[in-house]
Amino acid sequence: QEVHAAEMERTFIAIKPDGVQRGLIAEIISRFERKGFKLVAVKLVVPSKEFAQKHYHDLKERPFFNGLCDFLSSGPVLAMVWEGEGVIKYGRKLIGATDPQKSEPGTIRGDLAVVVGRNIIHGSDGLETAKDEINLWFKPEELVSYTSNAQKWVY
Ligand code: 3AN
Repeated sequence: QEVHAAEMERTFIAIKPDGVQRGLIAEIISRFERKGFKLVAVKLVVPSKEFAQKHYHDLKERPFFNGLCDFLSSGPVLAMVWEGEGVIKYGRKLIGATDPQKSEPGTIRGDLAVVVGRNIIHGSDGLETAKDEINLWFKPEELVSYTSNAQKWVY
């Protein structure tokens, strides 16, 4: 079965500064890779506070907004774009509930995090936010289009 990359769903996933500092990059990437999703962009960046405020603009009325933006801009973040059928919704499933006290074992937050303010990873929550976040974090030419051999066996 042929898979047309141009039609494939994409999501923005970021390993936050706590995940990077704790050495969880490989562990987290591995979970998305093993599932069968395809990495199409990746970079390590320290976002400015202004950039973090843009990323979290939906949350600007929340009491934790300022602390959240300080945290996201406090160190290196691994920004990624992952591609695959259902990757937005299933990516959220791999990540687990926002509050690691409520995320199931087997999920990234359930297995690897303890408190909501240090929940190690971000994933877009819908089609529109995925598009917006990919555009905010990446230039179009940073998204790599390629055929991986694995895709023939995943689909
Ligand atoms: P998710 O990251 O699961 O999509 P959102 O969009 O509700 O969850 O929240 C974005 C981020 O805001 C969370 N990843 C978390 O770091 C932070 N956050 C959410 N709720 C709280 C809270 N009550 N206290 C501190 N930080 C919070």
